[in-house]
Amino acid sequence: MSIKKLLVLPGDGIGPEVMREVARVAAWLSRRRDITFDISEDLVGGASLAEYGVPIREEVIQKAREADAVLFGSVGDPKWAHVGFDKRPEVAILKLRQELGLFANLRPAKVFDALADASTLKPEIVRGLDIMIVRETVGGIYFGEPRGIETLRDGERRGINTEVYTTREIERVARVAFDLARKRQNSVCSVEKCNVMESGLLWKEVVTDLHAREYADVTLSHMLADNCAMQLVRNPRQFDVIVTGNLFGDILSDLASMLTGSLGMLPSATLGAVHSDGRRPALYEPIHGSAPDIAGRGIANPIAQILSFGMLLRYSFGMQTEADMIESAVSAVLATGLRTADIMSEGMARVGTDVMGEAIVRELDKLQV
Ligand code: NAD
Ligand code: IPM
Ligand code: K
Ligand code: MN
Repeated sequence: MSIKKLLVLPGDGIGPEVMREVARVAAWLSRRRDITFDISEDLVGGASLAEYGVPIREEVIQKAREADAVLFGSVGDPKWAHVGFDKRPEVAILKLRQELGLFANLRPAKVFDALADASTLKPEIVRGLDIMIVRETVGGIYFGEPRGIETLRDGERRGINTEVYTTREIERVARVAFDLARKRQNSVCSVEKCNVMESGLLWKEVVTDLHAREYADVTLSHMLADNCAMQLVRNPRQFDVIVTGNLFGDILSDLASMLTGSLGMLPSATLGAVHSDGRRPALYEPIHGSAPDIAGRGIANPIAQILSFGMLLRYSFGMQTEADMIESAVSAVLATGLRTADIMSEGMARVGTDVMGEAIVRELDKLQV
């Protein structure tokens, strides 16, 4: 039996609400499968600001480094809108990505059969959709220097952010995308705006060179980011793997989530480089945020958080069977017609966060042979 060290960071808003449903799933796995989780939990985001005056403590970053994997919820709370930039709740996730070198954020947009008609797009456009967005997460305009707000001599102010990508940063994330494509439909679409940005031009060059050198067997295409947003709505099934920078990846993945029915459905894995001892830092989280507009009402969809835990089992713990079971259980529950408010449609049964979590565990029970 293996014991895995798991750091759980629920965060703010609906973060703790949906994390409670993961706890149910983890408890079920410990009971029924040969797995023991050594779970440690801590505060991040607004919850940490309230308790410790910082969005994340150094101690928590150290715990994240030592864990076999990190399961993250969501951070952000309008209550802290007035604090300085370095003290916002969101710093927690940005810092974890940076400090652990988590550069490749895998955001799979997959349509469950039962939800083909939950999308705001026509079912025939999204049915069977399975795309993987690989978003770079430690570079680009999120972290480029110079940055800040300056006051000019005449009193006018200006806000500055800088898009920067180095060849090494581009190459390592492209490598992740090509490797993933080889296990999927063998096709990568690289997305930038090389028509207006030098960083985009370099991005395209580096991806093209790497492809020619090492991945000529994979089909590679290039697309401008604005066109990509349009193509994702026009004909999303043309894509297999999309690889793109930090900001475009953030926006395109929220867009892609609606193809699957809801932002509450999309999980993610953020991976770092494999260390010399074979360990690979990794953090798992839904792509959605703390959803202050619905927090505290017990109606959030826990599926993105539960599927993120499934990705954790698959990518960090090598538990393919258990990861498959979680996906099957989610699929089965959706087939029975249970729906949280965000994926509700006519004729279906509307349930809250906890009933959805319980139903997923019940389906796991049925799958267990
Ligand atoms: P959001 O993702 O929190 O919510 C956007 C919309 O989607 C809201 O209407 C919300 O109710 C809905 N939604 C999101 N998750 C849902 C779920 N599981 N079930 C049902 N509905 C769901 O984005 P926002 O409102 O722009 O941001 C709120 C806060 O979250 C901000 O502080 C933002 O910075 C933060 N945020 C954090 C993360 C993260 O922790 N990685 C990600 C995105 C946003
Ligand atoms: C995400 C979020 C974060 C991002 C914010 C909260 C810093 O939107 O994880 O998608 O922009 O990366
Ligand atoms: K999140
Ligand atoms: Mn986002």
